[in-house]
Amino acid sequence: SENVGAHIALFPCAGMGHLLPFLRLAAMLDARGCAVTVITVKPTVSAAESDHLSAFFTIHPRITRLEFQLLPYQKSGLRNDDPFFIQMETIATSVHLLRPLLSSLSPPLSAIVSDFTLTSQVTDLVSDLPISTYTLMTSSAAFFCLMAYLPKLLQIDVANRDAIEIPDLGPISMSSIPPKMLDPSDFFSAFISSNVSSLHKVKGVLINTFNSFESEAIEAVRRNGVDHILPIGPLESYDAKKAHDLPWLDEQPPESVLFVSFGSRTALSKEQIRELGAALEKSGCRFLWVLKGGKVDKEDKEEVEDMLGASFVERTKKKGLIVKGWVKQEQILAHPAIGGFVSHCGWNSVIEAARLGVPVLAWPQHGDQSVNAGVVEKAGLGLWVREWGWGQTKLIGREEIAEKMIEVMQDEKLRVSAGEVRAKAKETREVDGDSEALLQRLIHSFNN
Ligand code: BUP
Repeated sequence: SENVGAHIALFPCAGMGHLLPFLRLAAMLDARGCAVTVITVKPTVSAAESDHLSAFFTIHPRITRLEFQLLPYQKSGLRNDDPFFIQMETIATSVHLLRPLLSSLSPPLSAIVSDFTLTSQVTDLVSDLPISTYTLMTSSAAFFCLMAYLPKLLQIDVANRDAIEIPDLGPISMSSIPPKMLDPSDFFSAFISSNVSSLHKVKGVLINTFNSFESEAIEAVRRNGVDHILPIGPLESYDAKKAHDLPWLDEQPPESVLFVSFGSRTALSKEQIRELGAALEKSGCRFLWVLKGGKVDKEDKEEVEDMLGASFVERTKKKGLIVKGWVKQEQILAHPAIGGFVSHCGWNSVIEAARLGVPVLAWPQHGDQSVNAGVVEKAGLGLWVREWGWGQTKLIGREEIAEKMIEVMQDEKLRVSAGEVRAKAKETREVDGDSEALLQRLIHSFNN
């Protein structure tokens, strides 16, 4: 491809859900002729992050890695007890260390694209340099709209409300708003507010979604004051050609396997794990289950047998495969044997299911996931049982879960509409598609 000459630095934040979209964008910019540098921090929280970074730079030798050492964490006045959020706070307080490193890059940088959570720090960092700043939003347009509305939301009394009305977006039920967001002394809330107030300083807000998937929410973001939103998704896989490593999957009939995963940083309670296991057995579905026992992978050492019992594993051996540790989720979702996806609705998982047309049973656990589940339902990509609420607040029984699992695997209408979502996702990435055309324009503007 034509080399347009611009040098772009990408600056991801903590956790796989934030890292992967940046690596995907990096590979896409590289393939479209940009010079790319990815800023990485030392140390990372999870082993998954450091493993993926090493593998990524090995297969993308043209992309430069700019590594910098973080300062030790300093406790602030904000409530923060999540290892990934602590890392976000640490990165934010270490950003100034980047200044000399950025100036030494050659050719000089045209632009820096940082994670939304770093917007205010990064715009300050380069405010006197001829470098344009962009933000990459790793969540849905719907959740972004809610975040952009937060300063107003914090001013109204929400105590007795069932829902709030965001202009042009429609009602969002209070039960979908993560409680931490409404507490200004919590890191989550404070960080959103401070970064939202810096959004006007960036040249554009890139977001991993696409017009036909979230048309109303994208429009609502524009009308609520962020008119420089740039939907350039779905971002593509950077190692699509790699195999999925699971020969078991190749032996299963088409669309027969339910894939179950709650993302890289959610462990269900021990009781809920047992109910989920019993539900899988009861449903009679074939399944591939990625099981997690702890938030951070380095500390998640328990074996499958210890978590579910050896007899469960033995009984379900013919029907299902339970995996501990990292799997290649995109390759799995792309496999013809997969017929449904029980998902926590982390945004990357949602957008991957959309790109690959896999029907979703949405079971949000925290953060943006309930709002994302609403997107899944509205777009015709899946089912969402609102009554299940947030994960961990109540135990959902095996019968209920099994019933919904069967429904998501057997609902023909859903399968058709999920296929339509896939077709639209493919279209938007073609040469004249909305997202691809926008990305091309963006690459040209990096030079100006
Ligand atoms: Br677990 C797991 N393999 O085994 P989300 C995840 N992934 O490829 P999260 C794998 O990690 P946040 C695994 O495909 C997706 O791209 C998955 O991001 C991949 O959820 C990503 O779905 C996970 O956004 O992050 O990890 O909870 O909380 O930031 O949304």
